[in-house]
Amino acid sequence: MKLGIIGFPQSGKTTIFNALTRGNAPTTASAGRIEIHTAVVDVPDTRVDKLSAMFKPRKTIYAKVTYADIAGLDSGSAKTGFAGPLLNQLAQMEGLIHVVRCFVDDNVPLPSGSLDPARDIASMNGELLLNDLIAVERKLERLVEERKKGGTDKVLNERQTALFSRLHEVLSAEKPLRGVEISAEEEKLLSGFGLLTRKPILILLNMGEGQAQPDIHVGAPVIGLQGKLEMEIAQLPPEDATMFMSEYGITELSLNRMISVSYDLLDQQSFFTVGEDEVRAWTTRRHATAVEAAGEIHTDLAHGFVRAEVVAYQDLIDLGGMTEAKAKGKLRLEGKEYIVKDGDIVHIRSSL
Ligand SMILES: Nc1nc2c(ncn2[C@@H]2O[C@H](COP(=O)(O)OP(=O)(O)O)[C@@H](O)[C@H]2O)c(=O)[nH]1
Ligand SMILES: [Mg+2]
Repeated sequence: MKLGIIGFPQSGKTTIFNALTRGNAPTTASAGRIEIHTAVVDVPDTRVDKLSAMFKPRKTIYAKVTYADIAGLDSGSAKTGFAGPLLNQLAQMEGLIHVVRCFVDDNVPLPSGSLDPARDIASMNGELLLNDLIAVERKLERLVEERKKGGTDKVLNERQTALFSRLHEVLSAEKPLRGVEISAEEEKLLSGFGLLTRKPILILLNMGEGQAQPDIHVGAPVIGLQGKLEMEIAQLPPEDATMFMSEYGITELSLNRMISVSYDLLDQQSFFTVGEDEVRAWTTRRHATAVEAAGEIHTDLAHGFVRAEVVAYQDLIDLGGMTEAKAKGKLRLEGKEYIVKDGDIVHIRSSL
């Protein structure tokens, strides 16, 4: 799972990135510069902890999320389409987190002159939309060129023209592409084409200490957190962090909540593999089939897929072990088309 943290300069992107990754990337103004920090973090999951306690494996491996702090998206930067390196980074992300400045601090400049979270949300959506519109228009121009020159695949050109014209219509009406139904066939035509308004987006309101969450309703999930405070807590040694949190009456760090919201945003779920050697969490899309889940582990397991042995997490925990689960008939044999559920413990039998 890869999430890009975007936002206007001085909104607190790097601060939030540090909070999420327990990092200490420098929080300095980087207006106008493309600057990217990336970190891979473990997805905290008490189920993994419990499975690990049950199997006492040599290795315990949590699912991973990659966060990228992507600076360089200023207002007006989409005028001619985003710069290549910036677009390249954004295109690789599965989802976007838009950090919106809500905190008041006279020492931190406001690039747009005033504090206005709703305006910033609309303006960022405008940047993403304009970038897509420019990209789609360029593609349509190239398709016209190709047709003039001839010699290229006519059928392919027609199919692409139909698809990109459809996208163009949506973008011209100032609507993001998120809502557009794209068939699997069309999806192939779009691969390698980093359309940003197709990506799920989460609005993250970065609030000052003790500030109430502004009432903002947009067509996207919204969460609020106190970026700077969370960053400071995330950077403390665990014992100190617990003390600090109880002092401030914080029961759960927003970074944990963020991760579960990210799973929802990207429609992802976890399944587990267990054994003496390793207890491990994997990520797959919700409603993935058993063979798709096998592919997350290894392509060979998908190719040589014979059967999946599956037990639900709660059954395994309630019954106390694999042998007990088997005896009670809770260990099922499932085929390729089985729909994997969140928390399934899966063992793939493969012929390869
Ligand atoms: N008072 C206050 N300052 C913050 C908060 N979040 C970030 N800042 C400060 O705002 C400045 C810009 O933050 P930074 O994370 O570098 O923003 P970026 O440009 O979006 O990456 C830094 O000086 C931060 O310390 C906050 O919640 N409250
Ligand atoms: Mg920054």
